[in-house]
Amino acid sequence: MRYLLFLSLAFAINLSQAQRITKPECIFMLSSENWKLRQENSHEIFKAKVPGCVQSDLMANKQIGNLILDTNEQQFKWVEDKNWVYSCEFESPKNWFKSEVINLVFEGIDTYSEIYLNNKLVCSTNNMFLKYELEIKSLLKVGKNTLTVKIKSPIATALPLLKSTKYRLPAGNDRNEFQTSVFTRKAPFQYGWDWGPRIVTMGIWKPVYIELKNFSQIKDISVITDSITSDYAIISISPEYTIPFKNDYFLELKLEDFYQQIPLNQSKDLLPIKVKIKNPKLWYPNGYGTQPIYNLEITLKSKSEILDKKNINFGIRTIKLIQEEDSIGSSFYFNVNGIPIFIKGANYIPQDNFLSSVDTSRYIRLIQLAKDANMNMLRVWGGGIYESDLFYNLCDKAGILVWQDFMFACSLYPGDSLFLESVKKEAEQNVKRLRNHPSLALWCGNNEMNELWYNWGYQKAYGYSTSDSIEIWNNYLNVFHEIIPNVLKSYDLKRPYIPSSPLFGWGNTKSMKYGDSHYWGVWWGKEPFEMYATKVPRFSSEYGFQSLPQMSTIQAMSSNSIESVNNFAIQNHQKHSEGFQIIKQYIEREFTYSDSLNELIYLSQLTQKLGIGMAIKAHRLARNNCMGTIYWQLNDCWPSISWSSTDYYGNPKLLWYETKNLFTTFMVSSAFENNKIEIAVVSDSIHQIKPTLELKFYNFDGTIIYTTSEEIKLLPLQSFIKSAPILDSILQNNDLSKVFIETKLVLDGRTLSSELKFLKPSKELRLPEAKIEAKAWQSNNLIILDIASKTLTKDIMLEINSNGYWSENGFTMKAGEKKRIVFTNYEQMNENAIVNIMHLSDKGVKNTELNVTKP
Ligand code: BMA
Repeated sequence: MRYLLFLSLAFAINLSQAQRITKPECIFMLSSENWKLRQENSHEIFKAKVPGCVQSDLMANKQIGNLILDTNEQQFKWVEDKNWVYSCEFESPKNWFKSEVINLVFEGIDTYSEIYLNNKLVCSTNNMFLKYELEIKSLLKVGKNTLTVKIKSPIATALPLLKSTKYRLPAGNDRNEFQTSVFTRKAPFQYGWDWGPRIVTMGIWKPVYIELKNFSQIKDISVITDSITSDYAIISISPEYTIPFKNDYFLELKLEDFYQQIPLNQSKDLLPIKVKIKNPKLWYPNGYGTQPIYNLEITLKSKSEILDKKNINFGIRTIKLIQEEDSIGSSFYFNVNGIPIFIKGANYIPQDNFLSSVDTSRYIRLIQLAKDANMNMLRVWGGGIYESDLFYNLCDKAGILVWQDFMFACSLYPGDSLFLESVKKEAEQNVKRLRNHPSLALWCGNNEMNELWYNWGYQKAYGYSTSDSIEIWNNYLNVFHEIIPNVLKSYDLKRPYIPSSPLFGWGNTKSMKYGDSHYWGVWWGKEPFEMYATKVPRFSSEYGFQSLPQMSTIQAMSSNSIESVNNFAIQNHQKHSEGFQIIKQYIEREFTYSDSLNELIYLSQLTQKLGIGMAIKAHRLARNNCMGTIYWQLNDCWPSISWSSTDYYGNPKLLWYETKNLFTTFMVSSAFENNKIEIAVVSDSIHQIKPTLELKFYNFDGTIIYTTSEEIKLLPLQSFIKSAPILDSILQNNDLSKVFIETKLVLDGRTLSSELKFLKPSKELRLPEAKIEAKAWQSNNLIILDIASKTLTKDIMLEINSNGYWSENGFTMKAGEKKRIVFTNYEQMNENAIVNIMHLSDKGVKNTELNVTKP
């Protein structure tokens, strides 16, 4: 239905008869028609949903079990090996035929299909990332029409390609005997990943509709900010259109108070039209300013007759990726409107294995979570999909820059002409679709393919001959150094492009000096979290640590109750072969390990928060040398044990609450090393401020051993370290397992940033027996929780058997402190809502269950 919003116009005329259709609508959705599905060569017919996929239709028709439960993904894997047939009937009224052009539009087909209209083949498809616009006027009948889409097994279709390739192409995440994924232009993660199931979907995954059009059309428009001065901005508008060879056509441009008519004489593209906008309202990333959106309206006319009309939203801003040689190696940072931006964000993966099931509210919720965590960038990672228009619109509004990978990840791909032709079309279509979004910051060719080639040992392991190696690498160069850059040269020249992320693999010392880096020494390399402080790259585009999601999400993994981590269903939702052991190893370094499921959720989330927090602090402190921190990964595609900071149902883990604190414009943090305290202060503001830096040294019983405060000068875009020498003697005279330090940055009575620092690992602290009092009650879709702590209570985690988020979570309370915390529910409140309060106490993890009082 959302397409109906775009209509407005299009009075179709028949060129020969010059007869006009009076009905202004030109798009007729076929998604709502009665679609049917059957397996090829079977007569059993099921009701189907379009957009959707075979697997979700079979689930809805109870032909297969719910694929996100237990090990069902394995049991029902056979679906991917079969061919399937979708069909629907629709009526086409007589007046449609007065239109000059009638298109059948598939916004996305997953993936290999044959499309038949009234039993005539219209088109074969082979790329999930392409939109297909099919001219069908000659095949369409007045009255009843039958549309049939035969979807072929992606595995069986690609198998001959694999078999005829003389060498094996690596696809380490493809969980199948024959790794066909690289031969098919389809979302790589569906074949299995180290955080997701193998569900190789098939179907019509995006809207399908009939579109009535005039021959004369505005095909596309690009709007670019050329330059900005203090008084005006120059905007370059390039329309692409088709008209017959006549002289009386013109374009009408409206943008704020700018209006222009431009005569067109040929069916050729115009040179860019330059528009000067006085006192432009500039678009800034989140945290640096507002996000004003301008609207450009272009109308194609002949005399006074409107033939086509398009509206484009855009923002005025310049963006550059600065990669310049310097004393360390070479820089990697984004400059927006002349400001060097420190990037704070996360890697984004598709929100669901059933892509069409992600509705508007889930998109809104997730982008809001990113904004609320003070992020200014998401990386749309190359193993997923080019996201929906809605995703980028929301990022435009929220000021979330988008680092956009092309969809190639952790594999090597073929280089035959059909494949390359398909890749080229995919790049052209998606570049043109996305280029007007002010949020779009960077195009990146692929994820970790360059690193794979040089560091992952495949050349030897797969026994490539010299000529194989040359051929494979040439295929790589062809796509990422020729085809994609050439597409960008034609359609999006101004936006930065890098061929691969990262520039160097983390085993190479150059990865800390040049370009962007995926530092996986922590987790994959099992190095301690402390390494984050020394391994600070120029721009950290990936690093991460796993944790378990909340209990209700874990229970959603199985049809039976999950009591322990040894349960087969939870084991199947941990896709990293050593995942649980690695989590355990890191927990043990800081806490006392427990394998009670409840405690493991808590301890793993605390450990993840601790580790990633240490990385963020180190990256921000190194501002100017390091200019970005994007952790792995923002979200999940199913209930999972993964590196995510928010789970499949949108529930933030403790890491999300931590990033919310650490991604603020100003940050204060203290470090304790070699018996010395150092305080780091960071500003991402373009303004100078003079805040007060407060420091308090506490005993666990609440007494303040030492306190100091001073006004400091914080220059714009600055980070520095202050040592606190006076503390040295105090440190020597106190039991470090019973004290902590509080640092605060305060401006005009407002706390800009604060931190509590303990001087020993949690397991070595001599915590008091915690005494907290809490009560919780429901008010509409909120839960209000009042909590008071008589003693120091360290690392409180609030968990609830509902989906939503807390105003605060993962905090420590000082003796005598009181708080009111609010939980916002995404949906209906659970009838029997119970709040689980977990924290550390003298004897380890303590757990209190609290009933929520009904209104
Ligand atoms: C990164 C990603 C993913 C992967 C993650 C965790 O390198 O690019 O391929 O899921 O590591 O292993």
